[in-house]
Amino acid sequence: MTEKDVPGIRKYDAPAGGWGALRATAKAISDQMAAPEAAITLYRTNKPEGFDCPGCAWPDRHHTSTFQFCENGAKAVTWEATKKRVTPEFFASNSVSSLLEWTDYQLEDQGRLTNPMAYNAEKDIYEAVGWDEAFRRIGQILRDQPDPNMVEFYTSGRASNEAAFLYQIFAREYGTNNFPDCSNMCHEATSVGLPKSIGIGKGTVSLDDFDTCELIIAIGHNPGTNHPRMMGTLHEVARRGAPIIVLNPLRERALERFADPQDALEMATFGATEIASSYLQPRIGGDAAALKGIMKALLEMEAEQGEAAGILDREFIEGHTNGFDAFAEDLRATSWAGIVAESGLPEEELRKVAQAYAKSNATIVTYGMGVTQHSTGTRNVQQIANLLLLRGNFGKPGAGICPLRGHSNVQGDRSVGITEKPSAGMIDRIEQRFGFRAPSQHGHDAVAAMQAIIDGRSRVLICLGGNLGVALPDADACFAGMRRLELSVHIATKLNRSHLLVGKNTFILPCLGRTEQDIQSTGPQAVTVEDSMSMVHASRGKLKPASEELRSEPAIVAGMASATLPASRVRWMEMLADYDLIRDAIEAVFPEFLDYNARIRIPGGFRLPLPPTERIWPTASGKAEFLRFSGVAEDPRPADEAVLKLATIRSHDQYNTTIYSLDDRYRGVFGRRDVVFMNEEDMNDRGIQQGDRIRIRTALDNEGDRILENVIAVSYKISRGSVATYYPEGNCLIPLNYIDPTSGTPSYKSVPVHITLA
Ligand SMILES: Nc1nc2c(c(=O)[nH]1)N[C@H]1C(S)=C(S)[C@@H](COP(=O)(O)OP(=O)(O)OC[C@H]3O[C@@H](n4cnc5c(=O)[nH]c(N)nc54)[C@H](O)[C@@H]3O)O[C@H]1N2
Ligand SMILES: Nc1nc2c(c(=O)[nH]1)N[C@H]1C(S)=C(S)[C@@H](COP(=O)(O)OP(=O)(O)OC[C@H]3O[C@@H](n4cnc5c(=O)[nH]c(N)nc54)[C@H](O)[C@@H]3O)O[C@H]1N2
Ligand SMILES: [Mo]
Repeated sequence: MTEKDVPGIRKYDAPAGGWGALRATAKAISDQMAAPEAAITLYRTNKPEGFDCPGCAWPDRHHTSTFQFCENGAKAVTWEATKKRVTPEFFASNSVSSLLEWTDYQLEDQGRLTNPMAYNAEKDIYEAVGWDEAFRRIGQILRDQPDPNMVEFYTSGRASNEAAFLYQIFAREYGTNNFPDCSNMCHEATSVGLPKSIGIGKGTVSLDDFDTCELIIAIGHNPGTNHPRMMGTLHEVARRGAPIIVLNPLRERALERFADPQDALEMATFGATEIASSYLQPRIGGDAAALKGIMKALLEMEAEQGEAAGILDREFIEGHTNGFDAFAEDLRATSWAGIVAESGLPEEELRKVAQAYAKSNATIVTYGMGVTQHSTGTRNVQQIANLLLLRGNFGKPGAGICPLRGHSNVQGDRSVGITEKPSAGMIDRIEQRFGFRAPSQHGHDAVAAMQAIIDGRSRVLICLGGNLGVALPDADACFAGMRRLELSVHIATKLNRSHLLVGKNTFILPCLGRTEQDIQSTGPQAVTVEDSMSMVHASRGKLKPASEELRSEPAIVAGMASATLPASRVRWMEMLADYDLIRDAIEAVFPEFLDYNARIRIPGGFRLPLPPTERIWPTASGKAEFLRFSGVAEDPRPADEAVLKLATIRSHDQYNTTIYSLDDRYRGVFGRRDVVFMNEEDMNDRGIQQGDRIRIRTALDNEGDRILENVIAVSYKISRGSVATYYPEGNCLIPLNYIDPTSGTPSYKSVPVHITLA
């Protein structure tokens, strides 16, 4: 195949990180902020007296380091602390219909929202509205609903513990458990799958474990882009010679080579460190098969070498687990031919991973959306737990499971009650504390909520952050559904497309961001967040708010609640005046937050209890469970050989639905997002050359008319039969009900498609 010169597509040979990252950071700052302010803001990020970085949920060691360099953290902070503003004058001169013509990038790039706005349908514009008036009108419509279960309370994972707690108390006193949240599109497979395996739905490692681990297996995540602060950790691990085995259908530069901007020598010499010791490229959706292959090889090694060789940790299996025999039986019955065909990896490679694994006395498996966003996401996660159980890699230093969480407080929101399936204990303790009985009937998750909206079964959507209409699959159906709402309310920092999908009554309520001072009647307030290693710590905004009209998220929730529930048993305004009182209430409802207010005053905060780290298993049986994955196929596999598997992924310059720029530097894409990454042989088979316009059509039954056009093919190091394009552009290809039935997570990473020349 001859390489065509395609605008914006060129090889990027540099390592990830390094000078490219420094340049990108400088550009983010100069584009969005006034310089002196920018430096101070960044300096305050992730310091004990500063604010928590809104970029991702990767922890910081002791929270005492001076500014930890991270390009994407800098982008997230500068994007929020921008000097640009979206004012009532902006809305007066741009109708909602005209704004819908703008790209997602243009919308967010207008800057911070400054005033509460209400949609005027006659004029098709948003008009400024007073806070009290907005609360009054929202409260009236909520009270007029025939059934509280016709209202959806969405949470995006940036909300603080304090905001999320008040929000769930409001919704439950109002009378529903409809809590769609971003976690439903993200790590739900972890939240649902791990409790069955080890008794809790969270990761078990701490940062210190990375100092002593002897092996990391990294599956389906792209830390150079999505968790850049993790790169410092991986860099250290690679430097001390511990192997890092990567399973990812795409070659991701940061997992190949990384230059740590904190490393003066590496920067000065243009050096870099090899990150992956081996890089396996399974087919998209081939992880369960690959994991079964690794585990099968281990069993075979043990059979050959005898139990005394210590290939499996027999003592641990005996003392701490259930279900091993049936599980092992299934592995023995699974054929290598099936494993190789589904995983797309040679038997030899999988055996090598098993050998490395058997050698390591302490292994960490890290994983992300490449594992969870599949029809079998929950079972995939459980296979990772099985792998770790085989060698007792829980409850010992340097070992454990490490799901890479998304939003900076997505885990915390769950810990303080954002769940559509409340436990009986939580309901009882809410009653003891607040004197009302919360509903126990299960509510809607994200997909179920949108389906209810589309069907007209739900008529109100309140959004604590996020961009739900764009984040979910099937944009057309979601957009149409949102336009039929009787009321939608968006608590937000920046304008996005969901705000423009206006219903009968639509409000935008602008809130403070993490970086900004939050002053209530008793003085400045701190909020708290939980990182992906279950560390809870305080975050204090330092900047002057983007507008005097902004209110904190807790203030907005308390305002809506007071206006909706005149006879409320909750002392909203008292708690709002002093967030310590909110934390006292959290502690009363969630006993693991014992001594909450005292412990967040210690720099670095505290860790929530994680029983499996002490080999205590809060499962039904009291033991960790080996859970079988029968067969090897992750997703429904169409008989048609020509079908490819499509993953929708993030570019380097985006934060979920927020697009910072059109570049995806490490993958060699500049100034455009209309690309589809393809394996060269798959291109040849179809007579497609780099730069050719192609057409993607979903290959699911009755889904023939889901088409993405106006995209070009880019030849990429991606496994055979696998293709990838960007999220959210690819969402139109995915049916809303194409989900993991166990967790409800959309299968964003494995859509069967046909690709042809346009
Ligand atoms: N800068 C930045 N940071 C972010 C975000 C952001 O958008 N931008 N988003 C935040 C959020 S909410 C989340 S959830 C995380 C997401 O962080 P990640 O989990 O890293 O997210 P993705 O980019 O969606 O996909 C990750 C990887 O999955 C691989 N993959 C696709 N299909 C498969 C498969 O079948 N098997 C395997 N093994 N791999 C596969 C892709 O090649 C890609 O490298 O990041 C958080 N941090
Ligand atoms: N095809 C495909 N679709 C996906 C994914 C995928 O990999 N592929 N990933 C899924 C995943 S993992 C996730 S988590 C979801 C993300 O779904 P969401 O969390 O709903 O989306 P975001 O794009 O993160 O939301 C961005 C908006 O949040 C608001 N915001 C930012 N900061 C704050 C704040 O401090 N407070 C408030 N109140 N608002 C704020 C801004 O208005 C901004 O426009 O998308 C999912 N969708
Ligand atoms: Mo996420």
